[in-house]
Amino acid sequence: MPINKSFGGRNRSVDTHGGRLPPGQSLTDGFPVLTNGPSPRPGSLADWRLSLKVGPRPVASWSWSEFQALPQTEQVVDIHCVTTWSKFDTRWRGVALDTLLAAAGLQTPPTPWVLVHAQDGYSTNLPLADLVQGRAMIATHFDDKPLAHEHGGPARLLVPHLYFWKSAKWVNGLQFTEKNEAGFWELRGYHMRGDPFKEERYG
Ligand SMILES: Nc1nc2c(c(=O)[nH]1)N[C@H]1C(S)=C(S)[C@@H](COP(=O)(O)O)O[C@H]1N2
Ligand SMILES: [Mo]
Repeated sequence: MPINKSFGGRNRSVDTHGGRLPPGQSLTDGFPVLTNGPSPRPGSLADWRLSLKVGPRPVASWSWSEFQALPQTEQVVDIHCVTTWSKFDTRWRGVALDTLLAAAGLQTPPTPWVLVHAQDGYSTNLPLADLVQGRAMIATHFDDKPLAHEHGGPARLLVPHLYFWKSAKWVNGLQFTEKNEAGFWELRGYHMRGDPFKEERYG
């Protein structure tokens, strides 16, 4: 090793893994569970539903079997939680947002903003641009196994290039909004976008 990276002080000792680890983050091999409040009671897949709205207007919805019939995609990605843990090479399977929007006949986006809703009352807001072009999916599998309930199973949003609070667990609704409406953590001071490489932790 040509350079002793810890020589210049404690901040220099951080290994960024060639720029792959965002600033202020540390790698974990585990998979921490972070839920604000109690998890929703696990329900039957027969009762599961994902709805898509434009403002208050319902435009599409899928039962579990309808959702399972949509083309699936797989992604191996790094994830980054604002509480400073990052995890490399996580493997997910599910339905790309592009696929979902096309299935809903929404090739032309009705608005540039999406508010994502979950069964536990959680919500989070994203620019549509962060959800399309292969950047996000509704994930149903982790490491080839059905997604564990504590991690948002049967289905969660996965937006790996933003802090993990944007990846809503137990997702049940996507709502196009006219304005960029703050979700649960965004209302409590978290950043409206949340890019880990820009350290967009707080708004
Ligand atoms: N529905 C719901 N989704 C949620 C949360 C939540 O409390 N409820 N917490 C968020 C936060 S802050 C993080 S860091 C990740 C944690 O996901 P994990 O428990 O699978 O690690 O889920 C996000 N999605
Ligand atoms: Mo988080």
